[in-house]
Amino acid sequence: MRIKVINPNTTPAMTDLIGYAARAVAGVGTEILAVNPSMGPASIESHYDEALAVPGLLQEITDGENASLSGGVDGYVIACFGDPGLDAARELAAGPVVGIAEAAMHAAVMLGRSFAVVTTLSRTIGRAEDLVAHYGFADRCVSVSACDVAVLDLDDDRSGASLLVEQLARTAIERDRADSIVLGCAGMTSFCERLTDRLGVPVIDGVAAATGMVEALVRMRLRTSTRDEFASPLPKRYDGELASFSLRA
Ligand code: 5HY
Repeated sequence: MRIKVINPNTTPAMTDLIGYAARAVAGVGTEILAVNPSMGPASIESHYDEALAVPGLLQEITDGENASLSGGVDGYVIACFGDPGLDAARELAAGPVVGIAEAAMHAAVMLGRSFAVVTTLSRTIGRAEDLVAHYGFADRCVSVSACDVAVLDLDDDRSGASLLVEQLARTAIERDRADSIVLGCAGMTSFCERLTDRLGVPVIDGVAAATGMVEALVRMRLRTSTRDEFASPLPKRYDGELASFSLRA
């Protein structure tokens, strides 16, 4: 099978990190295509960034669907913790689409009664809390905290991000009684193993969780229901800069 893992920001170094994490858990025979759009924000840290990351993300889905000649794509991972454009992507893609926040939270509730999320900038806490509620885990998520390190500084040792995330996670475990920790950014994948060893509770990287879940759905021959809401978008003319997104019958 072939899984397209889309980093919705335009930073190739982060896409490489994400691809490495997905390949580390992918099963035998699963090919991982790790990509990022050529248009959009270098990182996603606000509602504005998230909104403007979606066209590039959807273009990657459309390219995947049009790649039928080259064997096509069986499933997709949206590798950004805001799960941007997830519903729209499900309308476009034939195969299953899973967001890393959705996957990490679903994994967390299978590993304990409670979980906590540690994210990047404090301004992204609201979005994480919205997703917790949207996925139905408001009574299982005991806290969402932020290390206040920018997305593109996470893998810079001078930022001290890994230690900051560890300290916030330890507080969530000891004070809030979190049974597991959900990493609130695709750029935190490289922290997962070390934090798991140091914290002694499950630390969940959404890129790995989503890759595993897409693989399982494809193996079960399951795909998004096209009964109504997630049927293909209606044919429509788009104007201006988005004319190329027009949909024909
Ligand atoms: C992410 N931003 O996973 C989110 C994390 C965040 O560019 N990739 C990004 O801070 O919301």
